Amino acid sequence: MKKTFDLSLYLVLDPDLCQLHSMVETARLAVAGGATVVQVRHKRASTAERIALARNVKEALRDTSALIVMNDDIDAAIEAGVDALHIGQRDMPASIARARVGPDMLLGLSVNSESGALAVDPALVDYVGVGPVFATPTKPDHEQPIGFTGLARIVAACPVPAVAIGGLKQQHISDVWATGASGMAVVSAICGTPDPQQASRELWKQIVAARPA
Ligand code: TZP
Ligand code: MG
Repeated sequence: MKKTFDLSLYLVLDPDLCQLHSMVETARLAVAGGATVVQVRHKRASTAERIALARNVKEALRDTSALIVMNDDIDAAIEAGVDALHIGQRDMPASIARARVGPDMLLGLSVNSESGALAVDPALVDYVGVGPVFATPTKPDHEQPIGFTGLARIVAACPVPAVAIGGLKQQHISDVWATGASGMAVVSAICGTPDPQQASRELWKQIVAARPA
């Protein structure tokens, strides 16, 4: 069975920004502070390294309800037994990913346009990541920023829940929820801070106040 999920505070781990704490420790601290999803995203690692990392994250989060997501790497997702796989538009068609991961793993897809959102098949894809809302140094090859207006348009066109990403900080929380998005995804707002638990707690407090009941 697919795991129930809450996209409210979605942490994407980044090996370059997790300096003071390891990626695993950052995940643990962030979830203790309120993060609901943790994505393992390590572009330079091998599949074997991603599997080991995901297993360690799973172990660190085993007593929590946090969703664990693998970015891009289907083999690592399956082998580590994570809750979800996240793919980009250029990685592979959602139909291929769904056929490989089977019916029980959640599938996330990055979307950057209204046409991309309209093309999402809810029978294959469980949620979308939409962005970048703002330009961000965390992903130098990002697509054209969409702003909150673009985000609202894409969220409205999308048949599945959407999590916003790209340059999002504490001060953007109410704008994100006003677009109808179901959550915000951050890298630097948590990984790049000296205290990921405190950073998550601050974000979480405002998210609870901003999101619809
Ligand atoms: N996809 C679109 S923007 C982005 C990803 C992975 C990076 C977002 O990082 P930050 O530090 O939260 O701006
Ligand atoms: Mg990708």
